[in-house]
Amino acid sequence: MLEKINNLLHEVESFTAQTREQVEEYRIKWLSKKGEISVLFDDFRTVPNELKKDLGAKLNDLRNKAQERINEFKEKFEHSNGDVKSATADHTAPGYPTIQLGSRHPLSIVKNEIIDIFSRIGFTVSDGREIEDDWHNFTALNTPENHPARDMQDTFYVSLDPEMVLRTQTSSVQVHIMERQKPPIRTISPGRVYRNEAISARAHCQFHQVEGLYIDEQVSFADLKQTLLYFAKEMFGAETKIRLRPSYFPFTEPSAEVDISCTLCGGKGCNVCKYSGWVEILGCGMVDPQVLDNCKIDSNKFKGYAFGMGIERIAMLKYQVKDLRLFFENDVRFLKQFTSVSK
Ligand code: 2U9
Repeated sequence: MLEKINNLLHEVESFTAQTREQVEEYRIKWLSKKGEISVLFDDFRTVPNELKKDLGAKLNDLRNKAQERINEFKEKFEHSNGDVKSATADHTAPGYPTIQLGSRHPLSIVKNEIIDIFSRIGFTVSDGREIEDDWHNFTALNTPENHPARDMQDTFYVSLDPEMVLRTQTSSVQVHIMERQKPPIRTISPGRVYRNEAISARAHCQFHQVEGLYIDEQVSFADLKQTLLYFAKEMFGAETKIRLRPSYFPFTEPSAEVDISCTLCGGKGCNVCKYSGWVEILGCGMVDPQVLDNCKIDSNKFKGYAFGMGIERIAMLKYQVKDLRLFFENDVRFLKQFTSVSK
């Protein structure tokens, strides 16, 4: 019996548990009614009287130590989340139950970065409604009924009401601003827009824009160019160049499309820039005086520049994403790749 007690004592003293289940397993093994220590107590009854004192003390000691050891580990697991490593008490570990941290959506990261860049040069951020009336989405922006530009952006109408649309551009937000605020106005409007387009790797029926507007007494095309060069360098790196190509938008005159030197090959030519060295990132122009007048801003006194970009397009370039649909599928395998980017 002495040998059995000593062997068990050794087992108790060297016992460690990795899980709650192991603690329970050993409690049953040693201390339950049919456990090894309880059995030894049963056997103790048959021990000769002269050995009882010594063996009894050893047996009691064994039972107390086993109970202490079990209690010690039970307590550890009570204050931990019960997994393997927490048995050795990492006090910096998150509480139980462990909550998995998510990550910001890449479109939010890029949107916040655009906001940061323009905030640093005095632009405010304006928000607006997604269901808009015809005036603010089209007519005030020099796109009256039957204007061919309305076909350029196939529109979702709300409840077959020809007056109400899901906004096709966030410049509608800026029409509201111009109607209620006197210049100088310097604001950007980030937000979701809708267009009735077939979904593909390069187009979606919903996407996100940032439109910018600056109106003051002396605003020139040179100001616009310098602002966009600043944006391109901040967003894509100090070595980035821009080039402007003439274009057409109903709300700006003159209008231009802006390319940046290819972020991948630096302008040498690759499959991202289709071997041209340049990739398009946004559209811009001087606000058409008619748009100012529509919003009761005196176009003889004030001038303005405006620009607009798709957030998905910027994010695709920045993160080398080849298919726009990935931004809308909420596949965690895609999204969790952005965990290390904090904005
Ligand atoms: C007001 C007047 C004019 C905003 C502008 C663009 C040019 C432009 C597109 C880029 C890609 C939209 O997401 S996209 O399809 N936008 O090219 N947007 S100028 O012009 C304004 C804004 C507000 C009052």
